[in-house]
Formats: sequence, C-alpha cells, structure tokens
Amino acid sequence: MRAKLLRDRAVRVLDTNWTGASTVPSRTLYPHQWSWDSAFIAIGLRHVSPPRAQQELETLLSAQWGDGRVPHIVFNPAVEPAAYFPSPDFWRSSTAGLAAGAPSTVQTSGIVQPPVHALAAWLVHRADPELSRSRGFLPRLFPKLAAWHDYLLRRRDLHGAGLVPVVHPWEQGMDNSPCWDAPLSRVTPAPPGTFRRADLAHSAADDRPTDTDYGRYVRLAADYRDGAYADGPGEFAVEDPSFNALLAASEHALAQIAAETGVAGAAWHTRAERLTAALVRRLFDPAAGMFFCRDLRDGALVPEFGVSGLIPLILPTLPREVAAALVRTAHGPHFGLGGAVRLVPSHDLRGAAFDPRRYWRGPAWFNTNWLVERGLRQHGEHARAARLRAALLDTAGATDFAEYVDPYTGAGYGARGFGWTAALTLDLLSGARHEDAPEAVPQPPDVSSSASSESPAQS
Ligand code: 2M8
Repeated sequence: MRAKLLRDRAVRVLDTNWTGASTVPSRTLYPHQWSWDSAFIAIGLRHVSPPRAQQELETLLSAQWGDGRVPHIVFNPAVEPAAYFPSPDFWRSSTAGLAAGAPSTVQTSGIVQPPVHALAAWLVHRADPELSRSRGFLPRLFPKLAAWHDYLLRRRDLHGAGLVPVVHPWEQGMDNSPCWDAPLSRVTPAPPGTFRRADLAHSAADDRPTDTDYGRYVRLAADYRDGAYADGPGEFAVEDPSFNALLAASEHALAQIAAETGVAGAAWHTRAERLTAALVRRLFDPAAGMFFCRDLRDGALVPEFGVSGLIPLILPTLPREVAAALVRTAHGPHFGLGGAVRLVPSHDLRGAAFDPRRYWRGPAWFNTNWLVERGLRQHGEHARAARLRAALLDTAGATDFAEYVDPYTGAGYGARGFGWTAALTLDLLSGARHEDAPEAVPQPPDVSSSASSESPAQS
C-alpha cells in the first residue's frame, strides 16, 4: 500500500512537470528541457507511459545539432526569458551555432550533458517492445544516437587519449563539485554586473554556487559561444569518470539497439570496452581505490573523492579488482555508505570542501545514487543494493521528491517535485526493472589496443 501511494505521488510529479512534449526538471528552478534529466525521466516514465517516455527522448533528439551534439538545454519558447539564466539570448544557438549545425526552429544551449540517452532508449524500448517496434522508435533514434556518440568521440577527444573531456562544469552535470575547483581557478570570472542569476530567486544563496564561480561558468560558456561552438583547446578540459562511464554504458546499449534494428552491434561493444580500458588506465588510482578526474591543462589527476569516481561501477566488464575497490570505497570513510549516511554523498565526507547542503559539494542526489545502486547489482552486491534502494525510496517520499538531500539526515534541499527524483523512484519501485538487470556483455576479441574514434558505422 505504501508503495502504491509513493508510486501515485511520483506519477503526479511527472504529470505536473510534463509540458506536452517533454518533462521539466522543476517548474520553478528549471523550466525547460534538460538533456540528462530527460534520459533519467524517460527511464522512470517507461513504467507509467511508454509512449510518453519515447516522446521525451524524441523531443530532445529533435533539437540535436548537425555536428551530432545533443544540447544540454532545449528552451521552451512559452517560458519567459527571465525565468532562467543563461537564457536563449545568451547562447544564441541559431546564429552563433550556425556553423556547428544548430537547429533554426528551436533555441538551445551549446554545451552538452552526460550521454545517458542510448541507455535510456534501450530501457524504454524494453518496457514495451511491441509499441516500440510499431512506432519505429529505435530505427528512428539509432542514427541520431550514433551521431551523438561519434561527435563526442571524434570532436572532443582532441588528445586522442581515448576519453572524452568536458569543456564546462555544467557538461558533466555535477556543476559545483570541488573536483572543478582547481581547473576552474584559472578561469577569469565574467564581471558580476554583466549577468543576472535567476537561480537565487528560487533557492537560498548558501545552497548554490558562489557569484565568483557563476562568473567563471559564464565566462567559459561565452568564450565557447564566441568561438562559434567550435571544439578546440579551451581554458577548461577535464576527463571525468562519470561522463565517460555513462558513455561506455550507452555504447553497450547502442550495440543492443543496433542489433535490434538489424545492424551488427559488436563494434559498439568494442568501443565500449576501449572506453572502459581507457578509464581504468587514465583515471583509476589503485592506491586510493578510486577514479579521479584528470585536468588536461596540466595533465594531472585531481585527487578529490567525488561521487563521479564511483559511477564506473555500472560498467559490466570493469576488472573485478577495480569493482571490488569501488565497493570498498563507497562503504568506507569517504562516502560512508552502510554506516554514517543514508545515501551516497556527492562529495568526500572527509574532504575540506564537504558541505552537506551546498549544491554538489556534499548533498546526495537521486540520479547518482540510482547509478551506484545499479552498479552494486551489476557486480553482485545485491544485499547492499537492496539497502540503498530502500533508503532512496524512503528519502524520496519523505522529502516530496527533493532535488537533493543532506546525506546524513535526509533533509531535503533545492527544488521539490523534482523530475528525475520522481522518475527514478518509479524505476526503483518497479518489479519489471529486474528484467533490465545489467548483464555481462560478451568480451570482444581485442580490448587492449589504444582507443579509436572510428565510427562503427564506417568500419
Ligand atoms: C543543474 O544544472 C543547471 C545548469 O545546467 C543549473 O544549475 O542551473 C545540475 O544539477 C544538472 O546536473 C541538472 O541537469 C540541471 C537540471 O536539473 O540542474
């Protein structure tokens, strides 16, 4: 009965946030369509309305740029520009993004977010394969998803190291993480009077990034825009474990999507394996038992324990000792899972920068916890996964689907009625999700060679 009530409440949140073609993360703080939010939202929506889950992804991908990038925000023209900053007149996608193939019919941002979409598309398909086939869902999405991954692997991997760097903290999604402090400190902030934040109208300043950091976000985005969104060496370039792990997981999903549409999928599995190998080679620190970010400006690892470093656990063929180390780290003093905390914090409990309520500097988020839960199941840690699942469901219900929570007390912060919190609650509640239990994929013949950005479609 409690589960039924929680489900009904989560469905209501998604109904409230539905605009007719997609779902906003929050009616107040985030009144447009966000890229990785929509992927997580589709993963939950599939249990309630597979057609809407399909439409969620289709709407996002209809705003894809000609060069393959999927923008991090698709703006709703019916929303007042002042409701969110940076607004369309900051990004100027249809003019500044012309050379990169930005659409002319819709306004978008020009940066990206983590590529969770192929994974979401595959899970949405699995929820109702008949409907999916009758609508030609995967055949229509497949070329777009393939172009999206090709953009990341070909245009972004400027160093040929086999991983995709992010060029703005907003691209990685954990915007204010202490992992960005050192690489961001080199960026000269845009002067305070040159932009007007909209976020502080809806949340406490103490919970949000500082004005100086906001000035740096604005500077980086404006420079990228003023260079016509061309990818080249910029002031900020960081290889991040979570972004690349999600790409690898989505490459595995793309292999399955390819096979479903009648195309041999092995090449995408191979590319996923190369990403997995590059992640371990470049970002795993065996002594720390943790993945760290690598700052490409100085080439050094950033030794901060952010939750991003636990996300590679979702990868099916992570070496056994690496997966075991991550499970230990998640349950050790830095993250406290199974002990001091209810949910995995976004940052090191012992770190100097830890703050249990400031945005991405300590609070627990539901999407990252959902990924850790999935990773624990992936590597056979079912009892631990079940405990985390129970804590997620309790906390989502008790906080009215908060955007994020204090990892110790579970007190809710940020927006309420938050899209992915409600959606992932639905996913965790659904018995059917176990049909989608992560599976080991066949080991491709050669995973040892260095990464290649060659498109499987062309090989
Ligand atoms: C937050 O990011 C936006 C910028 O993209 C913001 O702070 O205004 C992040 O939590 C991000 O991961 C999320 O996708 C977005 C919308 O929920 O909000």
